[in-house]
Amino acid sequence: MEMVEKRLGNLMERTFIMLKPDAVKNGHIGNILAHIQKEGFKIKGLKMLTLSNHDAKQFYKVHSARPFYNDLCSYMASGPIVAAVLERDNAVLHWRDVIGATDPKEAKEGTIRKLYAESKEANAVHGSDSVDNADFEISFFFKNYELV
Ligand code: IDP
Ligand code: MG
Repeated sequence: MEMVEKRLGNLMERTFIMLKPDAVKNGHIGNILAHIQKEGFKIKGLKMLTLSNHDAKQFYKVHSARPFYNDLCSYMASGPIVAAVLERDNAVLHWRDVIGATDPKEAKEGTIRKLYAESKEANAVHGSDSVDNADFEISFFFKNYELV
C-alpha cells in the first residue's frame, strides 16, 4: 500500500495560477475556486494580494519584448489578485485546458475564460505554461511554509 501511494504521489504535479484583477473585481472568486475543486485539483497554497508594478514586471519578464507587456503589467497591478498553487496529475496541461484560449472570444464553451473573462488582456486567470515555469512562478509568490 505504501508503495502504491508513493507511485501515485510521484504522478502529482503542481501548477501556479492567478485569478486576475477582473475576476476578483467581478466577484468570481467563489465560482472559480469551485471549478478548481470540481476538476480534482488540491489547493496547496492560496493568498490574495495586490502586485506592485515592479513585481508584475518581474513576474512577466519573459514577455518583456511583447507589445502588450507594459499594459499587461499595469493591468496586473491595478487591483487585488488571488494567487494559488494547485496539485493533481498533469496539473499544468490540465489547467490550461480548463481555462481555455488566451482570448475569451476563442475559448471553448465551459472554459473559465469563456465563462468569466472580460477581454484578451483581462482574461480572468493565469496558468503556468510548463513545469519549469510553474516552479519559478510558485517560488515567486510562495515560501515553502506557505504550501500545505
Ligand atoms: P496565456 O495567459 O494564455 O499563457 P500569454 O501569451 O502567455 O497567454 O500572455 C500572457 C498574458 O498577456 C495573457 O494572459 C493576457 O492577459 C495578456 N495578453 C496576451 N496577448 C495579448 C494581446 O494580444 N493583447 C493584450 N493582452 C495580451
Ligand atoms: Mg502564458
